[in-house]
Amino acid sequence: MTRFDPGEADRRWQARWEEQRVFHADSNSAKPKTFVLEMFPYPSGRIHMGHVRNYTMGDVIARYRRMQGHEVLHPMGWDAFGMPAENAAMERKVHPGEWTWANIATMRDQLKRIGFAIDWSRELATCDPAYYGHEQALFLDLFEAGLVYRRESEVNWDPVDMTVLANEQVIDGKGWRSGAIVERRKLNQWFLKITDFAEDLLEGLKSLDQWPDKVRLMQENWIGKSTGLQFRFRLAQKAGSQDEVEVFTTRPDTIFGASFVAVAPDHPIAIAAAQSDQGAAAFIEECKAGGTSAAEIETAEKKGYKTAIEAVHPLDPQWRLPVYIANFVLMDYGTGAIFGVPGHDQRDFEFATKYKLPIRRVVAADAGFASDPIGKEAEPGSGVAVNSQFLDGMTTEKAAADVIRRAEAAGWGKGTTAWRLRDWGVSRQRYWGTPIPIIHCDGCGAVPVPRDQLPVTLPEDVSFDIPGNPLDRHTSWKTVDCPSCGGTARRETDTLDTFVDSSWYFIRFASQPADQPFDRTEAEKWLPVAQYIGGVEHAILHLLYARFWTRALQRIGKIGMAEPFKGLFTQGMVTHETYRAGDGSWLSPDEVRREGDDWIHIDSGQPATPGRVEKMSKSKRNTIDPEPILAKYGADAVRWFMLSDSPPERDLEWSESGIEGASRFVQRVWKLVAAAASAEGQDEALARKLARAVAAVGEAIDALQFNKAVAQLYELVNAIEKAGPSATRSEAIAALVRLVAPMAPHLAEESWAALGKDGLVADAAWPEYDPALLVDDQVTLAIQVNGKLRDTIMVARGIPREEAEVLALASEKVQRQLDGAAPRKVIVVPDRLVNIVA
Ligand code: ANZ
Ligand code: ZN
Repeated sequence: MTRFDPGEADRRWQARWEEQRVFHADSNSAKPKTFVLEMFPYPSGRIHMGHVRNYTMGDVIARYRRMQGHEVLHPMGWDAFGMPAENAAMERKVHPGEWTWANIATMRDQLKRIGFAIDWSRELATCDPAYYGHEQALFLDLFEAGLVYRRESEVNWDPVDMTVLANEQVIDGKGWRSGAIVERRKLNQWFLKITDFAEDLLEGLKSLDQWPDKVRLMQENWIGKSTGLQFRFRLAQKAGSQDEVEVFTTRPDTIFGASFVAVAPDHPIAIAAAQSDQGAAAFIEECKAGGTSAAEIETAEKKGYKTAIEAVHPLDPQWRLPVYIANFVLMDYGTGAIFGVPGHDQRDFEFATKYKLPIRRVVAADAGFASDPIGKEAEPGSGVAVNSQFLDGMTTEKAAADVIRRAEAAGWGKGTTAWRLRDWGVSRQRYWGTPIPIIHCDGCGAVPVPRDQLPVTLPEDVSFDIPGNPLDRHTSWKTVDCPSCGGTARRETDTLDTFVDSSWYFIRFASQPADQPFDRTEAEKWLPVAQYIGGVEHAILHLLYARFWTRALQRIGKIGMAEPFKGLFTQGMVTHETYRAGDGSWLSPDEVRREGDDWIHIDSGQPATPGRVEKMSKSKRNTIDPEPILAKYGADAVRWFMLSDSPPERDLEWSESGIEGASRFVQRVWKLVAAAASAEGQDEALARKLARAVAAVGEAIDALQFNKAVAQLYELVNAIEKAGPSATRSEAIAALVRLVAPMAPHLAEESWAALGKDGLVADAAWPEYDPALLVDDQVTLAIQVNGKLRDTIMVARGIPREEAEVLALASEKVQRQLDGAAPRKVIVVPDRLVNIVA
């Protein structure tokens, strides 16, 4: 009997699927529609294992839903604008477009080799004018709806290269190429009014019950709704023309614990102080150094400058507080000014310690602790107010409400809400992005490019020999007639943040007419995306921007929904052991060889040191290129392994033994099929096992527990292998082929044909089962980890020990307990329990 030859079979079936347009998504189909989407890749060069894992998961769902009778949209495209293409241009002297399109060609071929059920007719690339032209039209729609505006905002400025840097080009506060200390500079930039939707974006999270809780929480924190009090301190001395400073606090209950007032370096009071105070001016200058990213500002040392101004406490006119300029106060949050309570806020505590300001307790667990000093750090929690006059004894909540009530009654403040969410700055001073379709005219201001002149395409003849944005120096591209007055005007040379490109690509996938961004009726047939899958690194920005963009389109009547992604799944990473040579440099897995318990660096013959298991990355050199693995084992083994070894939300450690095991499984299925012979008679026990497997595999895929589906299939194959010839056995083999089809589609097609079935297994119906067969013959196995009950599973009475062990190890709860560690021992008490010793 012949072995299954994946190399030849894979290509044959892939060609067949493509010829017959099997995965073409028909928007006019009467079937129920399902849109399955994985986050589209950045065309960095080659497909990596993370892509393979991500797209395999989506593919299983897409194929499974098709077999259930759905019309499935499962598209693929390229998030093709961005910095790496410009870096390649600078380093290798190739045009960013040439580099990007070459990468797309390579990666498309690689993806096709894996046999994904993709409707390639809908492929798109964001760097294609046929895509970004529509994006420009949408930008102008939002502009006309008042959701786009321009204002001054800070950028990272490299004073040596004389160029704006992206956040990722600022390393430890220095320019990545020049090494110069980065400065903050103000430039006019374009913003999208995402803050208009803050409340709605927050509220909408509640409806997303098919999203991971952690992602919803991250979005909630990012939006950051804070309720509190905004109030004014009278100034004892005027600062310029100002005699008040307005602050925002979430803790009005701590108002008697105030030790100082602080304003942001760019606050009008700071600027006024600098007029007459050299020290203040110098301090403000100093604050301008360093990057603009939140992380840079958070981690910088807290510093301040004491001005000559004093603020008067609103509840005690005798009480004066010094006014500082402080680097940790942000101009664009709240009011850009605070009052500091060192006893109950850690930043204020550090600040007060440094500048020897009083640290008072105004909150305690109860009144009995009122005179306890504050220890080594601030106590930010709640309790009851102490040392706070009329507030004493009130809970934190009551005291806060009381202060707000008094402030409102006396007119010195009012209860308000502050949001951490900022408007979205979309201007990038870079070439490789969507040109912002605006023309600047000295007479008319910012004028939209007329619709019939879209797309505004990027000029091809650009050079990256000197730093900066080539669009800025491209005079012939830049100079245009003003669409409004006809006078000489300039094109906007900023391009859009690439997050704009990915904020609506899913709509374009659903509907792609040539003459408009999408057709509403068609798009709504597919949207929202039933299942979106991607990395947790996109949990905040990408998903928030896409949610915003959908809402913005809803507001202007272009689409009838607010939430683009109904289901969201964030998959774990693919990891591998790391290795180092004697000199500490990283070695790749194919530069080392195992000898017993030791590792040897093949070239030098010297010992190598294995290190931690980490996410595959170029910098640690622990990547495994999927291509040779695909060539050696075939697509199905790779897909099978990607699904089998870990729960999908957890990391998957790449191992040679894992892929070999997957490859053996493929051959086992093929062997069953190839040796299948027709026979008579029923096999009651096998029929029950089959029914159980059909039910369980479906449930597992529905719940995105692919490793459980795989474990069930192992069990089913064992059962079929052991069963004698019968009609039931033939039926079981035919069902098995359909059950493995979403995971191992090439093997399944080959098997389906070998069994003499008509048509493609991709088009076959998902097997059904008789629920009556599930009732009997089941036992509950207790699953313990180190003797503690962690899970229970229903299994067939009398299942072999090895199968019980496999099923127990597939339990998500067990995996969580093991946390990546291999079990030391597994004890099975048949039909009763499995105890895993970790
Ligand atoms: C007094 C106070 C006492 C504060 C206390 C906290 C604890 P969230 O929850 O993030 O909204 N703050 C206000 N505006 C600021 C700005 N522009 N830059 C830096 N810090 C600012 O934080 C609100 C708190 O952060 C406010 O409440 C204020 O400090 C500070 F025991 O006021 B608090
Ligand atoms: Zn004009």
